[in-house]
Amino acid sequence: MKRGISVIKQKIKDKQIKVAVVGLGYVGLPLALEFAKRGLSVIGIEIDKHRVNQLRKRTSYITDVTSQELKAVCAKHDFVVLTDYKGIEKADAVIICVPTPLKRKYHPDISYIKKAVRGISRHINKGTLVVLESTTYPGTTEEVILPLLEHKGFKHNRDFYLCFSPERIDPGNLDYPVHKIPKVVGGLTPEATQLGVLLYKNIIEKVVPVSSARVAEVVKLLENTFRLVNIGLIDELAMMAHKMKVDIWEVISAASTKPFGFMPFLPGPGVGGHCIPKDPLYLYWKARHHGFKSRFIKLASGIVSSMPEYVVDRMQEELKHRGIVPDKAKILLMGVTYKKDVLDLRKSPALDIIEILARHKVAVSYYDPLVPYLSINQIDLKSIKLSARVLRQFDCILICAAHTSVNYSFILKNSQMIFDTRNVYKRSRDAKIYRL
Ligand code: SAJ
Repeated sequence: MKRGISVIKQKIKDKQIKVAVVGLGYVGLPLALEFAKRGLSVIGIEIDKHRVNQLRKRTSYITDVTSQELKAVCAKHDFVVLTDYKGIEKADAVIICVPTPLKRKYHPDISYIKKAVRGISRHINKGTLVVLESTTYPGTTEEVILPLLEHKGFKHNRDFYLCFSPERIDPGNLDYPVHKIPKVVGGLTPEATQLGVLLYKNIIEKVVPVSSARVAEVVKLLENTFRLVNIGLIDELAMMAHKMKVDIWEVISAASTKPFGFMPFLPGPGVGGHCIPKDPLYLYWKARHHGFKSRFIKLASGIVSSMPEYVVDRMQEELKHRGIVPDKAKILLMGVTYKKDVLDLRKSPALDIIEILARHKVAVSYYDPLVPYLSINQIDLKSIKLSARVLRQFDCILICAAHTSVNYSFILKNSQMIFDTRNVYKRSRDAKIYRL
C-alpha cells in the first residue's frame, strides 16, 4: 500500500503511528518509554536476548529507568519488545539507537549501524520515516544508510524518509529527562526534516530543525569535542599550576565568578565514558578523509589520555616526600567509575591507573559502593569492606570518582595520606591531603 508523505504526516499528527526503536540501551529504552507514555504504539527491537527477557519481566537494566516505571508504562501503554526485525513491518517510524564504538587504531566502528539498517531494510514498508540517533561521523546517514535502504528499488523522499537526530541523553542527570532535552533533527530533504520534527514533537518540548543530516551529525560531535578540548585544557593547566605552586581549584572557582565568557571545567584523573573519549575521534577520522588534520582533537585526546600516568607519578612523588618507597606502598583507589554516581566503568581512568600500578607491581585495592567487583585483563579485584582499621592499612587513598554516598570525613579521619583528583576536600589544608 503506497503511503505518501501526507499519510504519514497525518498519522504522526493524529498520534496513530507505530514507532520502532532499534537498540534498547541507555538511549533507546528511555526514548521508547517516552513515546509509549505519550500514547504511541512502540515496538522495541533488541538483539540481546538477555535484555529482552529482563524487559519482558519488567526488570530494568538502565540506571535512569526504574523497574517500577517500566512496569507502569507497560501496564498502561503499548510497548512490545522483540528480537526480530520483522517488527519493522508494522512501524511507520524507525529510530536507530545502537552503539558506535571505536575499532583498533581509533577508527569508527559503524558495524552495529549497518547491521541494524540491513535488518530494517529487509522489513521496511513504503512511507516509513527512519531516524539515526547513534553518534557517528558526518556523512554516515547519506553515504551509508541511504544506499542500504534504497537497495530494493526504494527511493528516498518517495518510499521512505531519512533523518539524523543526535542523542543527548545524560546518564544520571535527573534535571534533564528525555523530554526536557532540546532535540536537533536534520533530514536528507526538507520533507524528511519536517517528518522528523513532527515525530519528536510528540515527546520533546523543544525540537530544532537543521538543514541537513550532515549538519545534525556535526552538531553532536561539536558538543562533545568542545568538552574534550576544554577538559584537555584544564588538565594541562592543572599540571602547569602544580609546577607554579598555584592551586588550580581556587583559580577555577574564582574564574567561575565571571558571569559571561567563561565555563568551568575541572581537572581529573582522565576522561572516561562512552562519549567524550570517542566522539571527537569520529570527527578526527572523517576530517582526515577530507584532507584536514584536527590538531585540537589530537592534542586534547593526548593530554587527557596522559592523566592516569600523571596522577600515578604525582602520587608516587608525594609518597617519596613522606619517606615511603612508592613501589612498596599499599594504595586504595576510592571510586572506580568514569564519573561520580554513575555505574559505568567504560574507559574509566581508574582502570588505567590500576593497570599502571599493577605494572609497577604496586599492591592496589579499591573501594566503590557502586562496583562490588571488577576484572581488567588478568586483574580481578573486589571492593574492600570499608572500616577505620582497614583504611589505616593503606599508605595512600587515591580518590578517582567522588561518589556522593561516601563519608569523606570518615575517610580523612582514618587515612594516612589522600591523593584527591576530584577536589573532594576543597579548601582543607590538612597535611595528609594532596590534590591535582
Ligand atoms: N570530566 C572531567 N572534567 C570535566 C568534565 C568531565 O575530567 O570538567 C571527565 C569526567 O570525569 C568523565 C569524562 O570527562 O570521566 C566525561 O564526563 P562528562 O561529564 O562529559 O560525562 P559523559 O561522558 O556522561 O558525557 C555525557 C555526554 N552526553 C551525550 O553525549 C549525550 C555529554 O555531551 C554531556 O555534556 C555530559 O554527559 C554531561 O554534561 O553530563
